[in-house]
Amino acid sequence: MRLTRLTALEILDSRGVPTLEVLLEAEKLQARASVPSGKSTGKNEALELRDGDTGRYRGKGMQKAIASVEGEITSMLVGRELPPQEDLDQALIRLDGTPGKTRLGANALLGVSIAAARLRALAEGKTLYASLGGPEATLLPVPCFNVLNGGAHADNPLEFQEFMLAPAGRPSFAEALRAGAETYHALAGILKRGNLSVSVGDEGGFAPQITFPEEALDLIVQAIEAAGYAPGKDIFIALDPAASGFFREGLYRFGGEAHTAEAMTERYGRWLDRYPLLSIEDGLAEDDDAGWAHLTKTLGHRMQIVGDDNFVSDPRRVEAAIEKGIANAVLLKPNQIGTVTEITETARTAQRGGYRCMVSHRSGETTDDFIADLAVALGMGQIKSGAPARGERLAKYNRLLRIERELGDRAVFAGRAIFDRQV
Ligand code: 2PG
Ligand code: MG
Repeated sequence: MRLTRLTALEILDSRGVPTLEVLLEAEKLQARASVPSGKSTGKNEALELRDGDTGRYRGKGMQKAIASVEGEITSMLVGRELPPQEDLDQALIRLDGTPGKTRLGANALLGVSIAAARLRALAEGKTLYASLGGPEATLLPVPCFNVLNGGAHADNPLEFQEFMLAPAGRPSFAEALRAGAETYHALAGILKRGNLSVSVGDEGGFAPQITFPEEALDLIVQAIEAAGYAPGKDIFIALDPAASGFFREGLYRFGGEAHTAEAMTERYGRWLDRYPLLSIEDGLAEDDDAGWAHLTKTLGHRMQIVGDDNFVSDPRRVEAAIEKGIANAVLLKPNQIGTVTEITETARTAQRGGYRCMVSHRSGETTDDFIADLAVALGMGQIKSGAPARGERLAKYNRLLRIERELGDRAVFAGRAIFDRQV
């Protein structure tokens, strides 16, 4: 299949900020991909190339990334046959030639990489997850719904960024989505009755004026019960404090308190006794290696401990963390690293080390649903894509509904077991 055209467009994401959409065309087929954008980013993420021209979109324009796609990448690809994904991604990485993808931009590379994966699936007459993952790609992920937003994603006093419902005790993805949505609505009722706001944060979760994480946890447990589900049986809780955001001068600071890593670990331990907690991501700051090792040693046998800001989806960082006994799971965000091949390598590296993986959206999203197919293709069994509300969040969950339907009897929903599994 010969590639005939490659173009890029500056579109807006869910925050009204420019992002990149790529269109890759062959003789009779075409495929699009758009790229998400984070706000609470790890400092070692691959570069999201923006213009820096403050006269347009406050410096956030995509003209430079468009030039990468329509210039050098087009010259390399157009007129040639579509290469296998690994060859294409390696060629993109070589063309950029920098460790952090700072020359062409990881956003430019990822847009092309995903569009190429889609185009190949079309040419093969396969769904994207089957094209990427083969016939074994039948495991639907447990969805983690971020129903209370704080930190960098909301304008409330809550420093902890994400409080997620994980309906891991439900029998299918569709039933997990239903439980998430019903609980989300029950939570709205509880907030309203408590005179708390139901306005939402960047990921569609409510952002009430609360301060302490325990208040959020109590609200969530109440909401699960009010929706008619059993906390710790049907629905569990997953957290992303995004602790780099409230770590200053060696201490974790929120609600007027300041804590050491040991004190944070103790607090998380107390929560494990009181709440149906399954997973904590970025419970400590990205550079606090000693704290992470202590947290993992102390609580790693009781819960999933996920690295995001510290690993930035980089297989080399994951490898190093496995050596050091840091975390037992990895968050997978394709735009932190920049190509489909690399995110796959990160997942396989994690898996070899016995670490679990959760596929993730970004706080700035588009309606692109690539991560839904990716989650099934990688077979890692977990995804987070925000609240069960807002179009850009639902695009992924609704895509997973379709995949589950399409797989029929072959669809597997492993539920709770995923969080215990040594992969
Ligand atoms: C996170 C993400 C996604 P952001 O911290 O895990 O929820 O946020 O995209 O802002 O980095
Ligand atoms: Mg995170």
